[in-house]
Amino acid sequence: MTVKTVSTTPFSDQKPGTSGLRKKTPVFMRPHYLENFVQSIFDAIGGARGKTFVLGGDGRYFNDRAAQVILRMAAANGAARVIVGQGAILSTPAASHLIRLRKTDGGIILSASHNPGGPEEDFGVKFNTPNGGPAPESVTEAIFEATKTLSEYRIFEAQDVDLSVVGRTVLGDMQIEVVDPVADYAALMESLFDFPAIRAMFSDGFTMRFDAMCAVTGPYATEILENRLGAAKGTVVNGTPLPDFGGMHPDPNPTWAKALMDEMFSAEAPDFGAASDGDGDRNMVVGRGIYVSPSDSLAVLAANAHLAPGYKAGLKGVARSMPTSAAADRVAEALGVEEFETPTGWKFFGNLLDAGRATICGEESFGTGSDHVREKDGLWAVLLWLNILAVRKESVREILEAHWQQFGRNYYSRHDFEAIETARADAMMEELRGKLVGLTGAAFNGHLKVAEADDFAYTDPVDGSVSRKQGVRILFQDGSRIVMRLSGTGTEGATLRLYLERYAPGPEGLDLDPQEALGPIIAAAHEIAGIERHTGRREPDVIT
Ligand code: G16
Repeated sequence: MTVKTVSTTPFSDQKPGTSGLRKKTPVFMRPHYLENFVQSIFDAIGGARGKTFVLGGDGRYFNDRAAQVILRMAAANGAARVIVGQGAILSTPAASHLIRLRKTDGGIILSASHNPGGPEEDFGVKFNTPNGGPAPESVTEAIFEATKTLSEYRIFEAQDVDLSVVGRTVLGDMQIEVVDPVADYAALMESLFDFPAIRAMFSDGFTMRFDAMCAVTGPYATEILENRLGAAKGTVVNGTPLPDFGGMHPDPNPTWAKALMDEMFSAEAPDFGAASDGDGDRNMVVGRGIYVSPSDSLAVLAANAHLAPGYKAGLKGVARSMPTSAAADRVAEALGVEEFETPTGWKFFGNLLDAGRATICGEESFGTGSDHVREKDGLWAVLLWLNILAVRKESVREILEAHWQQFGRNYYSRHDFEAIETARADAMMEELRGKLVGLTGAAFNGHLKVAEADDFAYTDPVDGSVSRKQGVRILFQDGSRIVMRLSGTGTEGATLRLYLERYAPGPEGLDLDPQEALGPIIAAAHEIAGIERHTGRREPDVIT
């Protein structure tokens, strides 16, 4: 085995987005493309020499090949050890946990999250820092800078490493430890939640459906829900991870998890339904005949977390991304704890969690998590819901309706307009930004008066770093809100995300259909931004 130094030239498009570098799989499979990015990661963090990393991914097409390349590059760059999930599989939260548990120097996660997988679909590579969280902007910027000047990378010439069996092996001087991807994560969950209470609920006849969408969570959900908690066999469906996710779009929302939604709204609906995404960090929760929006889920979990053993001491604070509804703020206020509003991207929660200022975090994009890891965690959210259901002995609907009665309801929806020509999307956002100053005081639909409009900027309360241009906000005098930003995770053109919110204090008017409740705000958004004029689209592709 020899170390080979390969000459290369930079690729100009390796700027990490909201969560790592995501591209079409054929782009990643081009000669040198993956290698350049991986070498840039090592260079940007001061080299790999003597370091220990975690490696794994969501099993999508090219996951196995990419893992072998990364192992050979880590060895050639002098890494001391790589801990890799069996079959190169690790869910994103399980990888985050392993990085922390084993006190490593970080990890490389292979995933394009909720985007489809396959030879023509999406792939992604992300570096997580030693705290287990996605690299902050300072590190992703350094990686991007390194990609621009890269002239060579180092790689071992060697046979593939057998990752199919748990155990230890070596590659040159580097130790490789192949671990069971589920065991440590399942133990962590068992330490946080009241497994006996949940088990008792299942044995009393509680029914559930968990749709793993042929993605990485299948083995985790089967082990925890069916084997350890005694849920009926078959509770987990689509539980075998497949390289193309069985042709599914593993994005747990009402559009892409339609089979689950249909079942939950049918006469035979189980008590509880949930789904997770490609890499296991997102979740959708559904009660019998009632959908729980991610923003509401965050608020309910924050309000009830103390019912689970891992959170019985209460919360230190609650954090949400700016486009997420303010429902969680009301809970934080009632609990008398700090509330934080960060830009989109889980990486922004890292400092707050590390500093012990937030315990629970969440995003409208089906992400919820806590200080147990530094990623959002789909199965964690599902287990916290189960724990709450087991203790309160009420249905999802009863819990949600009681929550609205207590706190009022933040009607909320996100409209996505996908694969817009990038230049047109950019022009629309530029025009909108140019209008913001003049919007204050303007009225729409007769009664919606703009109180304030800005482009969200965030100053990290822990390290003082500033992130600008994080989304346009139009705030109305009645507390309603429009937010618009372009997605940072797409791989094709631009995706416009339009976030809509209206607050109803109750006790009346809490049971409207969200799209109806938000009708005037939707109309105002189209009028203000000229979405149809710029994009030719009136109707969104996905509504969540
Ligand atoms: C990633 C980030 C999330 C973010 C989401 C959507 O999730 O980790 O923080 O909310 O993307 O981002 P955007 O609106 O820019 O597309 P995931 O699950 O894709 O890793």
